[in-house]
Amino acid sequence: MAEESAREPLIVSDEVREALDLGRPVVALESTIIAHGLPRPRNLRVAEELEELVRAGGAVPATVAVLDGRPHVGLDKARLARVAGEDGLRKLGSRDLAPAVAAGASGATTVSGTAFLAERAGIRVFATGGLGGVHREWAETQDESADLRLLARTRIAVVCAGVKSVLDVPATLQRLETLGVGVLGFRTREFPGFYLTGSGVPVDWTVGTAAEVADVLRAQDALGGPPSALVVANPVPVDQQLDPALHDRVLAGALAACAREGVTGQAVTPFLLDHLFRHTDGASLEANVAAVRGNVRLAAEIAKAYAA
Ligand code: PSU
Ligand code: MN
Repeated sequence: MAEESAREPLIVSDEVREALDLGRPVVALESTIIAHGLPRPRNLRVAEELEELVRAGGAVPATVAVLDGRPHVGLDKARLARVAGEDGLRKLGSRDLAPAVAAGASGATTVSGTAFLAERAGIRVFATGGLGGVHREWAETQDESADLRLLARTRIAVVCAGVKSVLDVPATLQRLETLGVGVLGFRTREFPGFYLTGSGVPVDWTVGTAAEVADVLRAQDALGGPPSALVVANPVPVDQQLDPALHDRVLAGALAACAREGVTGQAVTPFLLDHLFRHTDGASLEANVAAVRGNVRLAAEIAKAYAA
């Protein structure tokens, strides 16, 4: 196993390989949202739907995960089902990839793990739900997602609905600025609030079409210099957002429960998401899925415009 991995560190599915070789549009999809961000069995249905949305948009989906120590870019149906249904899958950020490969372990990749592997495969566009970011209690815990630093040195466009409101949104945007990661509001002057259409925090650049995003990617390519990501911040439609009053109330409870139960590290995000799900009667899940669907559709359009 270890020898095999050393020979072929990245397993790119035939379909994804062919699309990349022909310069056709490909959209990378992360798997942590499937394995750890959405409840079973809905998670598998969503994972399959997201792949279908990418196809309907004229691009090839490339869901990323590590299975038995092999990093995969592009999963067949059986592997996607493993990611959604297998117990004990790890959550793999970029720093976890090498230990997982060496140990022959299986895990879902976060934004940082996915962006790392997708870029190595040659994929330019990636869709997710929300980025990791700076946590609210950063001053005590120093908890800032590795997503931000990885994006600071990875040439990929990440379409997201902002960051979860469980995080410190202004601090996260500040870190992105410090790290030199570009942020485009898609048809919005405000950074989206993930479950909510807006967060109240302004963004410096707004674009109105996928073609304009593709122009920015080409300009990045032409300017050269050290690679960095482009965050395309795409709000959930206002009629599909979580009720803002319910959101604020339940969020306060989730943060208090997290502190009370002493949850830390990688467990924080899944804990808060689960709390929100249970205390909104599943409405947070619907807003979450609506946001991801919109991101995946937009990512397919951007990948197409970029490939054209
Ligand atoms: N935001 C969500 N759902 C998620 C995540 C973020 O709405 O499942 C996942 C993403 O994979 C993201 C990761 O990359 O959480 C960040 O985790 P951490 O804070 O441990 O870096
Ligand atoms: Mn963290």
